[in-house]
Amino acid sequence: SSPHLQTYNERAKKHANKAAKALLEIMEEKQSNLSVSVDVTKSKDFFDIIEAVGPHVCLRKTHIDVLEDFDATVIDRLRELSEKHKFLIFEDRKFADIGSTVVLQYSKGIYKIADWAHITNAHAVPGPSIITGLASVGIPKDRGLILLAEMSSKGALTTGSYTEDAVRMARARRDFVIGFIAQHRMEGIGASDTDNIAGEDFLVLAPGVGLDATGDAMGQQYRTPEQVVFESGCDVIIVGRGIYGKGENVDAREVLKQAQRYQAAGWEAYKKRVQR
Ligand code: 5BU
Repeated sequence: SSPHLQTYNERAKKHANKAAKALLEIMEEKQSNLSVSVDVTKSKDFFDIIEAVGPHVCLRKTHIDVLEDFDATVIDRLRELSEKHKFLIFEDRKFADIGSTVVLQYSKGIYKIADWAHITNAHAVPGPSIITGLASVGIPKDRGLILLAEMSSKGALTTGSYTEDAVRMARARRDFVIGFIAQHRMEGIGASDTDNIAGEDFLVLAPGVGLDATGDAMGQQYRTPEQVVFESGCDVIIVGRGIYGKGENVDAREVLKQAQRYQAAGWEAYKKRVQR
């Protein structure tokens, strides 16, 4: 049956990519398809949020370049917390350049993303060479790549044939591309009769999730975990401000409460999906 009707556990057993397998196993074990997106500028707030939500998330998403007081100890601590609380690390880097440039951006510079991020993502716009470049760094480290097939923002150009082409690019590199940022399940999209899509299992990570708001003032659009996971068949809900609000002077108890609320909503929607 199609992957979105199988349990995360069943999918974990079959997945060939280690990062995808580990993520699916953690989701089942922690009963969480919640990824927190920690977009704050001070490392104290950053770690206060991560400590509070750690036990409740399968994945923690960063924009590491927004931290104003970044240094190498941030990565050490992030790694420790990822092992302590069992979550994977996703750097939402949205690579978008030619192969040889993304090799450098992924492995070098201040952040050395490939050293610590189990998962990162890329735009499909440069074509397959972006995957070739990132794979040359990521495959030896057992990393996984997510392609941006659909964005959550109003007026996004990631629709129709662009989305189909992104899925085709992923299909050609299933060893490294483990899924998509998208708003719907994607398996089989854009496939021709001759494509071998049996066994295709793309994880769909959906940003733009909120229980209390329908958007922000800058074009973000929110849907509920029920809509995203049950109706649209996505696998992971990505929640930022819905959990920590402004993200300043973090109230750990409130953050914990919201994380538990999103975890429960995401898991309930998943249970309903795989039981039907
Ligand atoms: P929010 O606070 O839940 O709105 O944060 C959403 C996060 O997901 C934020 O880090 C965005 O950069 C990220 N995001 C998104 O919102 N929509 C997209 O299509 C992609 C990423 Br790709």
